[in-house]
Amino acid sequence: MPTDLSELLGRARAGGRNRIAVAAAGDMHVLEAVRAAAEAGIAEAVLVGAKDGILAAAREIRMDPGGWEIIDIPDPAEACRKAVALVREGRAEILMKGLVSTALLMKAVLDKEGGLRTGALLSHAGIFQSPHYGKLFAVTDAAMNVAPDFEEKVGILTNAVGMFHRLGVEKPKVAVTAAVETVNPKMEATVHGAMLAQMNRRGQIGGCVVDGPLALDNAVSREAAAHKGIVSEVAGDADIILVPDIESGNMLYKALNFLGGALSAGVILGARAPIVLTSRADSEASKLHSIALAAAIGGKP
Ligand code: COD
Repeated sequence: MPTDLSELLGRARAGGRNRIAVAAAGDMHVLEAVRAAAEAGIAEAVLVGAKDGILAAAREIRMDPGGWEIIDIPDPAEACRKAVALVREGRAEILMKGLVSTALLMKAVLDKEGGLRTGALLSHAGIFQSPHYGKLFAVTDAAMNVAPDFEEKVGILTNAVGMFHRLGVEKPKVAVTAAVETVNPKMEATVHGAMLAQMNRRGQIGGCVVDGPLALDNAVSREAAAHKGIVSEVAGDADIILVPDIESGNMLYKALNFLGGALSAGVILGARAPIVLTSRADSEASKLHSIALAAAIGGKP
């Protein structure tokens, strides 16, 4: 497992050059990210969208569009379908969102005929490098599944564990978080945590060690766990923090980035190819690391 997000660049490079299909690429932040990825030697991009918008955005960032393949499709929904089709046809290994809503891109991804479904749940995972934690860790799902039910949490967990396997961690430690570390039937997240942990103990969920429910402090701090008398392989040393829902996850994600001095990378898992959804608020480094993460885990077969 890399210990630093910048190591993802090396992993991505070692896997060979990847092609990114960018849906609605007329956005200077997205173009900056794909240019950085190309300069770092990890990916090239096919830019799908309104050609005049793409050229205008390229001019804004002084990017020479000469070396890039541009597919001129002004309608955003159609551009999403085309970018998805490029991945389906094997002409790109990563899908990336440009200047289009997540919902519109996901509609194309989830399309029963032309989309990128695999039968697995699609979920988001973010990887963080925090100055207060000794290793990279993931938060999931902070961006896709709004209020996951129990089965969906199994899917979210399975996707994140698969990502860690691809990053070289054989048995990642999963903390299923809630507000408290004891089961309270009135708090669904605590019940889900106990159920997931028991399924793991009984071998129904493999390839990882799961404990739950754990409050966030018990998940990431050995002292906090010891204080509560929690004896657990996961407590204080979690690789994956499974959050109760999109609200708690998104707030944890943003608290880490904006208040906690963390760096992050994020990707959607569970589709035929990794999907990069960067937002304007993401730093340049975070966008590049997200592309690197996608290339390192999924990218080229
Ligand atoms: N994985 C696999 N299939 C799915 C998933 C999923 N996560 N979600 C929906 N589907 C399938 C359904 O089974 C169904 O067949 C079809 O897709 C449509 O399902 P709906 O109608 O429930 O899906 P939508 O279009 O209403 O919602 C999908 C979104 C991804 C748009 C939705 O989950 C969403 O809005 N998520 C939050 C995105 C967001 O705003 N993130 C903010 C931070 S970036």
